[in-house]
Amino acid sequence: MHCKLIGVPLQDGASQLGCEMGPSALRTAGLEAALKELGHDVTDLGNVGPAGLPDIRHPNAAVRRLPQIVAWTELLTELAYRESAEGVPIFLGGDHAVSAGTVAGMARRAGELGRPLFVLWLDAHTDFHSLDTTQSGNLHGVPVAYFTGRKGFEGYFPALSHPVDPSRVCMIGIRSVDPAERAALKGSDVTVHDMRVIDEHGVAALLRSFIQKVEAARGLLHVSLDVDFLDPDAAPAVGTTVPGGATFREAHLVMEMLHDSGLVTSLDLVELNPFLDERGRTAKLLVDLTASLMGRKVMDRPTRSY
Ligand code: DIR
Ligand code: MN
Ligand code: MN
Ligand code: MN
Repeated sequence: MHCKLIGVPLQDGASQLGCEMGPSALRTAGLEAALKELGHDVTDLGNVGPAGLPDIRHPNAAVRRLPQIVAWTELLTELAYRESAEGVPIFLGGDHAVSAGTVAGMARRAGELGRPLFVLWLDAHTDFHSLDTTQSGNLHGVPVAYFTGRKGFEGYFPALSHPVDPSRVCMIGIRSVDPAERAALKGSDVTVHDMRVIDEHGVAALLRSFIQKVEAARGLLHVSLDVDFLDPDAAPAVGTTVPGGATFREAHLVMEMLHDSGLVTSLDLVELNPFLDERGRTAKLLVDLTASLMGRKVMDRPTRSY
Protein backbone atom coordinates (compact mmCIF):
# COMPACT_ATOMS: atom_id res chain seq x y z
CA MET A 1 0.00 0.00 0.00
CA HIS A 2 1.15 3.56 -0.66
CA CYS A 3 0.68 5.77 2.44
CA LYS A 4 0.80 9.51 1.89
CA LEU A 5 1.52 11.56 4.98
CA ILE A 6 0.12 15.10 4.87
CA GLY A 7 1.00 17.45 7.74
CA VAL A 8 -1.83 19.80 8.70
CA PRO A 9 -0.61 22.22 11.39
CA LEU A 10 -4.04 23.71 12.04
CA GLN A 11 -4.98 24.90 15.52
CA ASP A 12 -7.47 27.67 14.75
CA GLY A 13 -10.40 25.34 15.47
CA ALA A 14 -9.41 24.65 19.09
CA SER A 15 -9.32 26.94 22.10
CA GLN A 16 -5.86 25.89 23.29
CA LEU A 17 -2.67 26.44 21.34
CA GLY A 18 -0.48 23.43 20.53
CA CYS A 19 -2.17 21.31 17.86
CA GLU A 20 0.06 22.94 15.24
CA MET A 21 2.86 20.79 16.68
CA GLY A 22 0.87 17.60 16.01
CA PRO A 23 2.44 16.74 12.65
CA SER A 24 5.98 17.20 14.01
CA ALA A 25 5.25 15.03 17.04
CA LEU A 26 3.81 12.23 14.89
CA ARG A 27 6.86 12.34 12.64
CA THR A 28 9.23 12.40 15.63
CA ALA A 29 7.39 9.42 17.12
CA GLY A 30 8.34 7.41 14.03
CA LEU A 31 5.21 7.15 11.91
CA GLU A 32 7.05 6.76 8.61
CA ALA A 33 9.38 4.06 9.90
CA ALA A 34 6.50 2.15 11.49
CA LEU A 35 4.63 2.05 8.19
CA LYS A 36 7.72 1.08 6.19
CA GLU A 37 8.41 -1.76 8.61
CA LEU A 38 5.01 -3.16 7.65
CA GLY A 39 6.08 -3.18 4.01
CA HIS A 40 4.23 -0.07 2.88
CA ASP A 41 5.56 2.61 0.56
CA VAL A 42 5.48 5.96 2.34
CA THR A 43 5.62 9.45 0.89
CA ASP A 44 5.71 12.39 3.28
CA LEU A 45 4.27 15.37 1.42
CA GLY A 46 5.35 17.74 4.20
CA ASN A 47 3.16 20.34 5.85
CA VAL A 48 0.53 22.30 3.96
CA GLY A 49 -1.17 25.64 4.63
CA PRO A 50 -3.61 28.06 2.97
CA ALA A 51 -2.31 31.01 0.99
CA GLY A 52 -4.83 33.72 1.85
CA LEU A 53 -7.88 34.34 4.00
CA PRO A 54 -11.41 35.23 2.89
CA ASP A 55 -12.95 38.39 4.36
CA ILE A 56 -16.00 36.96 6.15
CA ARG A 57 -17.73 37.13 9.49
CA HIS A 58 -20.71 35.32 10.98
CA PRO A 59 -23.59 36.87 12.96
CA ASN A 60 -22.91 34.42 15.83
CA ALA A 61 -20.29 36.54 17.62
CA ALA A 62 -18.98 33.46 19.45
CA VAL A 63 -17.58 31.97 16.23
CA ARG A 64 -13.79 32.08 16.29
CA ARG A 65 -11.34 32.21 13.38
CA LEU A 66 -13.88 31.57 10.64
CA PRO A 67 -11.72 32.92 7.75
CA GLN A 68 -8.88 30.59 8.75
CA ILE A 69 -11.11 27.50 9.00
CA VAL A 70 -12.79 28.26 5.67
CA ALA A 71 -9.42 28.66 3.95
CA TRP A 72 -8.12 25.38 5.44
CA THR A 73 -11.33 23.58 4.48
CA GLU A 74 -10.99 24.66 0.86
CA LEU A 75 -7.36 23.57 0.75
CA LEU A 76 -7.93 20.22 2.45
CA THR A 77 -10.95 19.35 0.31
CA GLU A 78 -8.81 19.80 -2.78
CA LEU A 79 -5.85 17.90 -1.30
CA ALA A 80 -7.90 14.94 -0.08
CA TYR A 81 -9.57 14.70 -3.45
CA ARG A 82 -6.32 14.95 -5.37
CA GLU A 83 -4.14 12.69 -3.23
CA SER A 84 -6.78 9.95 -2.97
CA ALA A 85 -6.53 9.33 -6.71
CA GLU A 86 -3.69 6.99 -5.75
CA GLY A 87 -2.72 5.66 -2.31
CA VAL A 88 -4.09 6.19 1.18
CA PRO A 89 -3.83 9.76 2.48
CA ILE A 90 -3.06 10.04 6.20
CA PHE A 91 -3.71 13.53 7.54
CA LEU A 92 -1.55 14.48 10.51
CA GLY A 93 -3.54 17.11 12.43
CA GLY A 94 -4.08 19.61 13.62
CA ASP A 95 -7.37 20.02 15.45
CA HIS A 96 -10.56 18.30 14.31
CA ALA A 97 -11.58 21.17 12.00
CA VAL A 98 -9.17 19.36 9.64
CA SER A 99 -11.90 16.83 8.92
CA ALA A 100 -14.33 19.35 7.44
CA GLY A 101 -12.04 19.42 4.41
CA THR A 102 -10.61 15.91 4.39
CA VAL A 103 -14.04 14.27 4.50
CA ALA A 104 -15.53 16.67 1.94
CA GLY A 105 -12.65 15.83 -0.43
CA MET A 106 -12.96 12.07 0.12
CA ALA A 107 -16.71 12.32 -0.51
CA ARG A 108 -15.98 13.97 -3.84
CA ARG A 109 -13.53 11.18 -4.69
CA ALA A 110 -16.08 8.50 -3.77
CA GLY A 111 -18.79 10.31 -5.74
CA GLU A 112 -16.67 10.34 -8.86
CA LEU A 113 -16.00 6.63 -8.49
CA GLY A 114 -19.74 6.08 -8.19
CA ARG A 115 -19.31 4.67 -4.69
CA PRO A 116 -20.65 5.88 -1.32
CA LEU A 117 -18.35 7.32 1.34
CA PHE A 118 -18.71 6.04 4.90
CA VAL A 119 -17.15 7.81 7.90
CA LEU A 120 -16.09 6.22 11.18
CA TRP A 121 -15.90 9.04 13.76
CA LEU A 122 -13.85 7.98 16.80
CA ASP A 123 -14.30 10.78 19.34
CA ALA A 124 -15.58 11.74 22.79
CA HIS A 125 -17.56 14.49 21.02
CA THR A 126 -20.07 14.46 18.16
CA ASP A 127 -18.75 17.70 16.56
CA PHE A 128 -22.26 18.35 15.23
CA HIS A 129 -22.69 22.07 15.89
CA SER A 130 -23.70 24.47 13.15
CA LEU A 131 -22.20 27.97 13.00
CA ASP A 132 -25.41 29.17 14.65
CA THR A 133 -25.48 26.72 17.55
CA THR A 134 -21.84 26.67 18.67
CA GLN A 135 -21.43 28.39 22.01
CA SER A 136 -17.71 27.88 22.47
CA GLY A 137 -17.16 29.19 18.94
CA ASN A 138 -14.40 26.59 18.47
CA LEU A 139 -14.90 25.29 14.97
CA HIS A 140 -13.42 21.84 15.69
CA GLY A 141 -16.96 21.31 17.00
CA VAL A 142 -18.68 21.62 13.58
CA PRO A 143 -17.10 19.29 10.94
CA VAL A 144 -19.69 16.50 11.01
CA ALA A 145 -22.57 18.95 10.66
CA TYR A 146 -20.77 20.55 7.72
CA PHE A 147 -19.85 17.47 5.70
CA THR A 148 -23.28 15.88 6.17
CA GLY A 149 -24.86 18.99 4.66
CA ARG A 150 -26.57 20.35 7.76
CA LYS A 151 -28.09 23.81 7.22
CA GLY A 152 -26.24 26.90 8.34
CA PHE A 153 -22.94 26.70 6.46
CA GLU A 154 -24.13 28.16 3.15
CA GLY A 155 -22.37 31.37 2.22
CA TYR A 156 -19.55 30.70 4.69
CA PHE A 157 -17.98 27.26 4.19
CA PRO A 158 -17.28 25.95 0.64
CA ALA A 159 -20.35 24.42 -1.04
CA LEU A 160 -20.24 20.60 -0.89
CA SER A 161 -20.13 18.76 -4.21
CA HIS A 162 -21.02 15.50 -2.43
CA PRO A 163 -22.51 15.77 1.07
CA VAL A 164 -22.05 12.60 3.14
CA ASP A 165 -25.32 10.78 3.79
CA PRO A 166 -25.77 10.96 7.60
CA SER A 167 -26.80 7.28 7.66
CA ARG A 168 -23.25 6.47 6.53
CA VAL A 169 -21.64 8.14 9.55
CA CYS A 170 -20.93 5.99 12.61
CA MET A 171 -19.65 7.57 15.83
CA ILE A 172 -17.98 5.50 18.53
CA GLY A 173 -16.72 6.67 21.93
CA ILE A 174 -19.18 9.52 22.47
CA ARG A 175 -19.49 10.91 26.01
CA SER A 176 -19.76 14.70 25.70
CA VAL A 177 -22.65 16.13 23.70
CA ASP A 178 -23.94 19.72 23.96
CA PRO A 179 -27.75 20.23 24.12
CA ALA A 180 -27.96 21.76 20.62
CA GLU A 181 -25.97 18.84 19.18
CA ARG A 182 -28.19 16.32 20.92
CA ALA A 183 -31.31 18.00 19.50
CA ALA A 184 -29.89 18.06 15.96
CA LEU A 185 -28.70 14.44 16.14
CA LYS A 186 -32.13 13.29 17.27
CA GLY A 187 -33.58 14.30 13.91
CA SER A 188 -30.68 12.86 11.88
CA ASP A 189 -29.69 9.35 10.74
CA VAL A 190 -26.18 9.50 12.20
CA THR A 191 -25.34 6.39 14.25
CA VAL A 192 -24.13 7.49 17.69
CA HIS A 193 -22.60 4.77 19.85
CA ASP A 194 -21.98 6.40 23.22
CA MET A 195 -19.80 4.82 25.90
CA ARG A 196 -22.80 3.19 27.52
CA VAL A 197 -23.50 1.21 24.34
CA ILE A 198 -19.84 0.19 24.22
CA ASP A 199 -20.01 -0.93 27.85
CA GLU A 200 -23.11 -3.01 27.16
CA HIS A 201 -22.25 -4.58 23.81
CA GLY A 202 -18.50 -4.26 23.42
CA VAL A 203 -16.83 -2.21 20.73
CA ALA A 204 -16.28 -5.23 18.43
CA ALA A 205 -19.98 -5.97 17.89
CA LEU A 206 -20.74 -2.33 17.07
CA LEU A 207 -17.85 -1.97 14.67
CA ARG A 208 -18.54 -5.32 13.01
CA SER A 209 -22.04 -4.29 12.03
CA PHE A 210 -20.78 -0.97 10.60
CA ILE A 211 -18.02 -2.72 8.63
CA GLN A 212 -20.59 -5.13 7.19
CA LYS A 213 -22.68 -2.17 6.08
CA VAL A 214 -19.72 -0.53 4.33
CA GLU A 215 -18.79 -3.80 2.68
CA ALA A 216 -22.33 -4.50 1.45
CA ALA A 217 -22.49 -1.04 -0.14
CA ARG A 218 -19.00 -1.35 -1.66
CA GLY A 219 -18.17 1.89 0.08
CA LEU A 220 -15.01 3.85 0.68
CA LEU A 221 -14.24 4.25 4.38
CA HIS A 222 -12.71 7.33 5.98
CA VAL A 223 -11.56 6.99 9.60
CA SER A 224 -11.31 10.12 11.74
CA LEU A 225 -9.47 9.51 15.01
CA ASP A 226 -9.71 12.25 17.65
CA VAL A 227 -7.19 11.67 20.46
CA ASP A 228 -9.96 12.20 23.03
CA PHE A 229 -11.68 9.02 21.78
CA LEU A 230 -9.19 7.40 24.13
CA ASP A 231 -9.32 7.58 27.88
CA PRO A 232 -7.07 10.36 29.24
CA ASP A 233 -5.13 7.72 31.20
CA ALA A 234 -3.94 6.25 27.91
CA ALA A 235 -3.79 9.48 25.86
CA PRO A 236 -3.32 12.65 27.94
CA ALA A 237 -2.10 14.99 25.18
CA VAL A 238 -5.36 16.58 24.08
CA GLY A 239 -6.98 19.89 25.05
CA THR A 240 -10.43 18.43 25.69
CA THR A 241 -9.95 15.29 27.76
CA VAL A 242 -13.12 13.54 28.93
CA PRO A 243 -12.93 10.68 31.47
CA GLY A 244 -14.32 7.26 30.65
CA GLY A 245 -12.99 6.84 27.13
CA ALA A 246 -11.81 3.90 25.07
CA THR A 247 -9.04 1.84 26.63
CA PHE A 248 -5.70 1.09 25.02
CA ARG A 249 -6.92 -2.36 23.96
CA GLU A 250 -10.33 -1.18 22.74
CA ALA A 251 -8.60 1.34 20.48
CA HIS A 252 -6.18 -1.26 19.12
CA LEU A 253 -9.01 -3.72 18.55
CA VAL A 254 -10.86 -1.12 16.48
CA MET A 255 -7.76 -0.56 14.37
CA GLU A 256 -7.06 -4.29 13.97
CA MET A 257 -10.61 -4.99 12.84
CA LEU A 258 -10.43 -2.08 10.40
CA HIS A 259 -7.26 -3.54 8.94
CA ASP A 260 -8.85 -6.96 8.50
CA SER A 261 -11.78 -5.33 6.71
CA GLY A 262 -9.50 -3.96 3.99
CA LEU A 263 -11.94 -1.07 3.53
CA VAL A 264 -10.11 1.98 4.87
CA THR A 265 -9.16 4.48 2.17
CA SER A 266 -8.14 7.53 4.27
CA LEU A 267 -7.32 8.51 7.85
CA ASP A 268 -7.22 11.62 10.06
CA LEU A 269 -5.08 11.67 13.22
CA VAL A 270 -6.32 14.78 15.02
CA GLU A 271 -6.34 16.85 18.22
CA LEU A 272 -2.89 15.75 19.36
CA ASN A 273 -1.44 18.57 21.48
CA PRO A 274 2.19 17.58 22.14
CA PHE A 275 2.61 20.47 24.60
CA LEU A 276 0.34 18.62 27.03
CA ASP A 277 2.19 15.33 26.72
CA GLU A 278 4.69 13.36 28.76
CA ARG A 279 7.68 12.71 26.52
CA GLY A 280 5.70 12.05 23.35
CA ARG A 281 3.66 9.26 24.92
CA THR A 282 0.41 10.07 23.10
CA ALA A 283 2.14 10.61 19.76
CA LYS A 284 3.75 7.18 20.14
CA LEU A 285 0.37 5.64 20.91
CA LEU A 286 -1.10 7.21 17.76
CA VAL A 287 1.79 5.78 15.73
CA ASP A 288 1.13 2.32 17.19
CA LEU A 289 -2.61 2.61 16.52
CA THR A 290 -1.90 3.61 12.93
CA ALA A 291 0.42 0.62 12.63
CA SER A 292 -2.39 -1.66 13.84
CA LEU A 293 -4.69 -0.13 11.24
CA MET A 294 -2.05 -0.76 8.58
CA GLY A 295 -1.43 -4.38 9.47
CA ARG A 296 0.73 -4.77 12.54
CA LYS A 297 -0.42 -7.75 14.61
CA VAL A 298 0.89 -9.88 17.41
CA MET A 299 0.28 -13.25 15.73
CA ASP A 300 -0.60 -14.10 12.17
CA ARG A 301 -4.25 -14.88 11.77
CA PRO A 302 -6.56 -15.34 8.83
CA THR A 303 -7.83 -12.00 7.50
CA ARG A 304 -11.56 -11.44 8.02
CA SER A 305 -11.46 -13.12 11.39
CA TYR A 306 -14.38 -11.03 12.61
C1 DIR B 1 -17.67 21.27 22.49
C2 DIR B 1 -16.36 20.54 22.48
N1 DIR B 1 -18.75 20.46 22.01
C3 DIR B 1 -17.60 22.55 21.66
N2 DIR B 1 -16.10 20.05 21.22
C4 DIR B 1 -14.99 19.38 20.83
O1 DIR B 1 -16.74 23.37 21.96
O2 DIR B 1 -18.36 22.71 20.74
N3 DIR B 1 -13.99 19.10 21.56
N4 DIR B 1 -14.92 18.98 19.58
O3 DIR B 1 -12.92 18.36 21.20
MN1 MN C 1 -13.49 15.85 17.60
MN1 MN D 1 -13.19 15.29 20.77
MN1 MN E 1 -20.16 22.34 21.40
